[in-house]
Amino acid sequence: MDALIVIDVQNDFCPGGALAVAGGDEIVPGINTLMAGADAVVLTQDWHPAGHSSFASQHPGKAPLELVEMPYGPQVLWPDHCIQGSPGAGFHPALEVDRAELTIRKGFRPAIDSYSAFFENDHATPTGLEGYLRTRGITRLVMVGLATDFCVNYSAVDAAKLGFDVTVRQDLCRAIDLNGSLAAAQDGMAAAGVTLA
Ligand code: VGL
Ligand code: ZN
Repeated sequence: MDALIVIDVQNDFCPGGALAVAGGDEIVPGINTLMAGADAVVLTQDWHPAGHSSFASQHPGKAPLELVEMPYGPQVLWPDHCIQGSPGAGFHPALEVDRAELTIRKGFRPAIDSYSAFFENDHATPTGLEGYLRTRGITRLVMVGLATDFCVNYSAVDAAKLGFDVTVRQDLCRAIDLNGSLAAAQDGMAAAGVTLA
């Protein structure tokens, strides 16, 4: 069975949002079409408490998009975004969320960021999505959403490492592309065995 994994199609990642990804809203109609034909649909939702450690506002002297060293490794600092319960954390209003059977929220622990739908950025703390997919008998995943080079990339690589057959539909993703991060993500996904469609 196949599942469509829709990554972080949230207001803060769309034009006008706190961490807007260029063209982020353009992918919504195509995602709705794919959802209508999918065996299973899972959404992910970036879901940070106020004052999350990935926010530049919590690091005196640091600006958004600067890098810091966290106990779990390097971390890009972001503008405050996707704060739990805020309008920016909501899904894009045109996304047909009622078609989804599960929403995985991530990034809710104050001290650690979570790009991947499977593991937090320590690459060890699970979100529970692997167990959900396996117990439903799902082996093939199609991934779409935001942003190609961060949350889609981390999710796709983790899924491939876990043994899922993963395809990323790049036409239904948009990237932040910070210092070559999109090309690096494409290389990393391909090396992990992800199909880039
Ligand atoms: C994301 C940066 C910070 C993403 C989430 O969804 O790609 N990027 N939080
Ligand atoms: Zn985030």
